[in-house]
Amino acid sequence: MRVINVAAAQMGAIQPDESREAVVERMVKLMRDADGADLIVYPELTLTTFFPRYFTDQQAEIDKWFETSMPNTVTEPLFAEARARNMAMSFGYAELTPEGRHFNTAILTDKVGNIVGKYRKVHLPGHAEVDDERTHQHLEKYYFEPGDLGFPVFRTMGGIFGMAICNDRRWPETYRVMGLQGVEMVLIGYNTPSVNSQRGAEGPKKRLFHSSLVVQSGAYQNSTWVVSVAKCGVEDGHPLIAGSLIANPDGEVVAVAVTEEDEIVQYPCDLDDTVFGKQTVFDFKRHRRTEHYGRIVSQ
Ligand code: CDT
Repeated sequence: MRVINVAAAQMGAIQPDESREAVVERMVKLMRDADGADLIVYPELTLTTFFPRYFTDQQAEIDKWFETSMPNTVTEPLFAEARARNMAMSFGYAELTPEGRHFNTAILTDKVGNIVGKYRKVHLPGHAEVDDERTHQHLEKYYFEPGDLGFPVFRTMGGIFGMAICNDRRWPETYRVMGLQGVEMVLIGYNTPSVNSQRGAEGPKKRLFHSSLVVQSGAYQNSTWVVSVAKCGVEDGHPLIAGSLIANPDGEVVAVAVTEEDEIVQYPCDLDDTVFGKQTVFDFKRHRRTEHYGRIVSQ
């Protein structure tokens, strides 16, 4: 058995004027609630409101949402708490590099607070210019560059871990690229509006269904654990779905959030449960027929 006790740390709404310090306090409280966890996983862009819903062309205004280093003064208490609790963690934030590049990023630390993995969101949804036809803006293509690190996996805590961010979870390629590297647990944070800005009838029920559907499929089809963590609730009048969950390598939901607030969803995940699927129906080396898959990368 290789059990990783995982806490999916769902976060309720973060309002635009909520300070990073206040958010970190909430994250630390969740860490305390997740007593005994080996790994705690927070959502996409954990430290701020989901700012891609706003437009500004003022670079200084844009950059105030971004972190230029990690850890930094504001997040150091979080790293200290994690170290004290011997807890690994993963969270998302907006990254501004020394070269002035902007990414939607997630990191993974080991249990002593060292950053052992970094991922930059590849599938950026939404649009690059203000679109008044929509009920709300989703300007990720304006604020971020597509990630440049691919879908790496990281060997830590006796297992193989990968990360993805929000819209990435809807793409089978995301999981498969990590599956081909033997991934045993995929950590995903998200901010998903409860309504489709271009399709009024698509409300929270369908959006929650799609969110679970893709995560459960990704888990099953790659025989991996998936930890899927929401930032949810109503931010500045904009509702985001909750539904944080942990899916096992059979694609079954083993734990799920019941609120739209800060909440811990915890489960002891045995990484050895990934072995059977990887050696049988999803033994990629034996069963894949790559000669027929060319279109996936050529179109
Ligand atoms: N944050 C993020 O990627 N959200 C998207 C919303 C898609 S609508 C533009 C998601 O896939 O949940």
